[in-house]
This record gives sequence, C-alpha cells and structure tokens, in this order.
Amino acid sequence: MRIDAIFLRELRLPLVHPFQTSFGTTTERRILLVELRAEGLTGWGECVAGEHPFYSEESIDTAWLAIQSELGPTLAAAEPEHGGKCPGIFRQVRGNRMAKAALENAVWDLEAQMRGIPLASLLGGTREKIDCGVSIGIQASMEQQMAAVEKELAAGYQRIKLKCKPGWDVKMLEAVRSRWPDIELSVDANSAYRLNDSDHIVSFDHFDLMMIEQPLWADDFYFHSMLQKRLNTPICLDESIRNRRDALAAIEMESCRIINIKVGRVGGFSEAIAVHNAAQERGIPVWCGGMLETGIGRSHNIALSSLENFSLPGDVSASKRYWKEDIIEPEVTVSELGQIAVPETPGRGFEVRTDLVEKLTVRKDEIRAMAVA
Ligand code: OSB
Ligand code: MG
Repeated sequence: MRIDAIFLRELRLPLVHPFQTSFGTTTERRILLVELRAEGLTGWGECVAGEHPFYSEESIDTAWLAIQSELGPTLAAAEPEHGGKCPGIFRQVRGNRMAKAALENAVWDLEAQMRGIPLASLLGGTREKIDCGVSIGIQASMEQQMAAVEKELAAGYQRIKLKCKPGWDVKMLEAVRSRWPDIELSVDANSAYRLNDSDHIVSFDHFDLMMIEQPLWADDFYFHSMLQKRLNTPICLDESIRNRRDALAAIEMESCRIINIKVGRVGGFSEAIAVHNAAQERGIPVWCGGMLETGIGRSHNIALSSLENFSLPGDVSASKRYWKEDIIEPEVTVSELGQIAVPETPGRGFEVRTDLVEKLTVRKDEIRAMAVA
C-alpha cells in the first residue's frame, strides 16, 4: 500500500475511576493515536504506553519520539503490502515495542478495510464471541473493594482479577473469598514481590486462584520458575513476555503455566500471533491483557482475542468502565453472560468518532516518508 499520510496525536481522557496498581495510580490517560491514510482509507493504531515508564521502559513521550523520528518515516517509505511486513521494516530499531505496535496495528486495521474483511478474520480469529473478565485496581478501603467486585459480578463478568501488593493481599483475599467462595478469581502483582516473599506467596494457594500474575521482576524467568515449583496455583506472566522467544523460554523453564498477551507489549499483531501459536503448540492457554485502552485499542484487543488459544477470559471489558464517552461508535458493550461479540463487518468493526478525537487532541504531528538516499 502507498501511504499518503501518517498523523500522530495525543489525546487526554480522564478515567471514570482512578486505577491503582502496585506501581501507581492513573486518573487521566494520555493517549497516543496513529492515523494511517492510504488509498482513500484510514487505519488507526493506539499506543498503549503509560504516562510514565513504570509498567515498561516506554512512556507515551518516548513512543512519540520513536514514531516521529524513526519508525513513522521508515514505515511511510516502505509501502508495506501487509501488516505482517512491519516487524521486518522496524527490525533495525531496538525495543520501542509499544511504539512499533501502534504503527503495525494501524497497517493491519487498514489492510482489513482494503480487503473488506473483519480484522479478526485477517488475524486468523475464529471465535464469534470472546469471554470477558475485569481487572480491579487497588481500592482505598476493603468496603470499596467488596463493592467493586459485587458490581462487576452483577454485570456478568466471568473472572475477577484483583490488583495486589505487599500489605494488600491476604486480608483482602480472605474478605473476597469468604463472600464469594466459588467465583473465578485471580491476582496481579505487577512485580511487587521479592524472593523473601516466597513463603507468603505460597500461602495464596489456599485461595484457589486461577492464577497469580507477574509476582516477581518484570525481566525474570528463573526465579518465577523456582516459585512455580513451590506453588499449586499457576503463575501467569505478563511483563516478562516480550516476544515469542521469551514465551518459549518461560514455557521450557516452567516459569509460568499461563501467558497474558498484550499486543503493545510484544510489538504488534505479528508477534502477538507468534506468541499465541507458540503457547498453543505447547498446551499453554493465553488471554488478552488490557492497558486502559480507548475503543481503538479495545477493538484491536477484541479482534486478537478471537484466536483459538485465547481460551481464558481476558481483561477486555466494556468502554463504560473506563470512559464517560468512548471515541468509537458503537461503544464496546458486554453481555449479561460476560461476552463481547466479535464484529463481522470489514475492518475493526467500530467507527472512530473523528470529531470527538479532534476535540480531545492536545498535540498533533504529520510524519513524512524518510528520504531515500
Ligand atoms: O498489568 O495488566 C496489567 C493496566 C495498566 C498497566 C498494567 C496492567 C493493567 C491492567 C488493566 O490490569 C487492564 C484493563 O482493564 O485495561
Ligand atoms: Mg498484568
């Protein structure tokens, strides 16, 4: 495809509720969007990097720079005929996976429109509906925690994930488990524990959790493997899995029994599919993580979740849990059974509300093709 223009924008969107993890609290998202124009169509990509480099090394500011100065001009000059070409086009640039994913996913988004097929089909998805869970942030009090769980269960969500950290774990789990003994429950520590906490983490076995997500360091496989040997509960890795090789290493070392796939964390749809396939071939189930996305990233997560080995409920939930008004139409809604229908229309299946996007934009830049020497 001949790319006519790439636009980069930053939007500001306050969350309906602040979201607290072991590494901090987010009240307003700074959203980086990529708009790719080619052959009269527009593909969209959302960069999921945070406001600060706390979840990973990237932040929205580093991603902006990487796209503006390196990745954007390179892509514009490359005229990719397929989203799957992007990893090769970007290979020379190390890291910056969330920045790369925003561009690559916009190419797939555009390609699905050009071919007149749903994005989910282009990615190889087969599910008509995806199963949804929620991620509940650390709350200010136990009362608020219980109310948050109650609300999400009433909405139909199939699995509740609770953010935890030292000092907000066992007591909180006791309270939730004693009120809801049978629900599908998991925790996510975002790397908040250390080896000294091993005995303490092993005591979580008693809460019959589906998984414990990323208890230890974001760059570790070895100590997770040591911990997994002592645990009955499966470990799920999130931050540690950056690509297919990481997935293979983690599976081989038995550092985890479940993998959370985030398309931004692994650098785009191509690598996300590669991780999915590698896990599937080895009998490891995966689920789709979330990064407090707007409807654009959310629509991409829905398409990805339609692949076969996304066999556990993900963190892809309704727009209204995050935003007063989402930037897509229709908004993402979840049924009483805790499912989202995968769109059957061409492309991402949700229209971008360009007027609203324009209104929320606080900076914008146009990227031009890198001059060929
Ligand atoms: O670890 O899964 C995580 C949000 C920001 C950064 C990291 C994580 C999360 C979530 C929220 O858990 C998932 C969502 O609802 O989008
Ligand atoms: Mg996580």
